Amino acid sequence: MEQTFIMIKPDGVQRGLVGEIIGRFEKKGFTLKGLKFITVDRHFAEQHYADLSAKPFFNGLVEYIISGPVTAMVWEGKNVVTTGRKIIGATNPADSAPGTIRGDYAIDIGRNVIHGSDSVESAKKEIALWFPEGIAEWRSSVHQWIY
Ligand code: RTP
Repeated sequence: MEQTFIMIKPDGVQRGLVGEIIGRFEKKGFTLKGLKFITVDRHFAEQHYADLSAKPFFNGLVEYIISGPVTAMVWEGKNVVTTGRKIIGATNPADSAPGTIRGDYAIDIGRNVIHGSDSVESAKKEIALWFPEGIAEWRSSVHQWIY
């Protein structure tokens, strides 16, 4: 079954959106397979965003991610990468539809509350980076009512 890496960024944590965001993924029918509340250091944040290192906003982005604890998660389910990105909304909250997380809870691209893997391949890389110890082996008992 497909998995994705979802991170509630420091602004989402500080603003008390953790429960709301987890609830949206749970209510959709996805399964929470990994959950960790941590503050990462600069080197780690740079590794996570390595693909964006040439961007002018890279340093600001790294400062933002290391500014407080984040909630790192692995979610599992059919098409969870693509559907997860739809639940999250467009990168720039100005373009995110109402009903999406960013559309409902964010205004500025530099404080857009949440990250979600953009492909199955990046999800695999990000899960390996954030959960090197592995994740829980369990299958939700509601599966038969969702699929
Ligand atoms: P994410 O990785 O956080 O899910 O975001 P994304 O795929 O939707 O967007 P991406 O282009 O990968 O950018 C990663 C994060 O960088 C910040 N950003 N700032 N100031 C700017 O113009 C700008 N552009 C991007 C955002 O926090 C974005 O989520």
